[in-house]
Amino acid sequence: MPRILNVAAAQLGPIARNETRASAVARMIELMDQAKSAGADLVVFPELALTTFFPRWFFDNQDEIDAFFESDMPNAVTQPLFDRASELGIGFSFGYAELAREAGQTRHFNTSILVDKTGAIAGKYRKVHLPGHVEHEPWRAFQHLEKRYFEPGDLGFPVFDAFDGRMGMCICNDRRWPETFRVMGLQGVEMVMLGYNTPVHYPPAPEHDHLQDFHNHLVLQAGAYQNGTWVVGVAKAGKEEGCDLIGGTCIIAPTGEIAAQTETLDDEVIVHACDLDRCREIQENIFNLALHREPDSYRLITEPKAATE
Ligand code: CDV
Repeated sequence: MPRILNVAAAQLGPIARNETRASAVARMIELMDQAKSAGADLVVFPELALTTFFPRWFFDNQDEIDAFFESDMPNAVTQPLFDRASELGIGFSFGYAELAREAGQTRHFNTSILVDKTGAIAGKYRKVHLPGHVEHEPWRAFQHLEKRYFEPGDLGFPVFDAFDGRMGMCICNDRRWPETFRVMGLQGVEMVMLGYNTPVHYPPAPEHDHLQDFHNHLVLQAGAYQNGTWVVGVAKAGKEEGCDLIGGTCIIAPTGEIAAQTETLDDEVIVHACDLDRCREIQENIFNLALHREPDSYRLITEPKAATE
């Protein structure tokens, strides 16, 4: 019997700065209901799904920053999402800003979790590649202060045996790095779930603005094909607080083909029946890592951080 995982990608339209988390959760529950009606086993939501994309503003008051973070998961405001999911018997994944207290230290991560059909957290990932800058740069049309508000994830790129498959997560900018997908590919990943908030305008190189949708699909399709995995990429889309975010939410097959894609820049669900056994078409042939990889020639990848002379 093929292992078919019916997956929904639940794109969110813009979340205003004054929209409450309860309102965002209500929108997510509505999308979850639609996903379940369409037969989904698992629904994937975007990066930082509970609030507006707050790194676009400079704040120097830590309390103001921490107000966008969650100290517990689930918590009072997200519990209805967990409850609805276990009522429906559907799994889900979403991103949020995590405030962790570990070994007497307060830590800030850009996190996503995978929740199984019983409402239990089956996996956690903390974003490794944090884009943007640390200091206030007023010349930009808007800020991108992820490097100021978060620290790089400390969990690596784990995979989780869940939903009768091998599941992995990454977040937004991670998708642009081949290392992200390869590290999970080396663990036999069969589905990578990720959310993103990607502005159309990229202040350091605005000449690339017209390429944002192309680059999004380029890296998702390459990551899928080169590792023989399904990829579910989910946008927070539309004009959020004056900033245009790309859509292009999609489900990519292990061949790199786009199997399903959203049509709007608003709340929208797409569903696809993903045959996890199709990963073998790639993983046992053209990208049979055990047979064809030549790691001795790749040593340089993990040693220097940047190009050397
Ligand atoms: N949220 C993100 O990680 N956004 C980045 C942009 C701004 C470079 C991205 O890679 O889409």
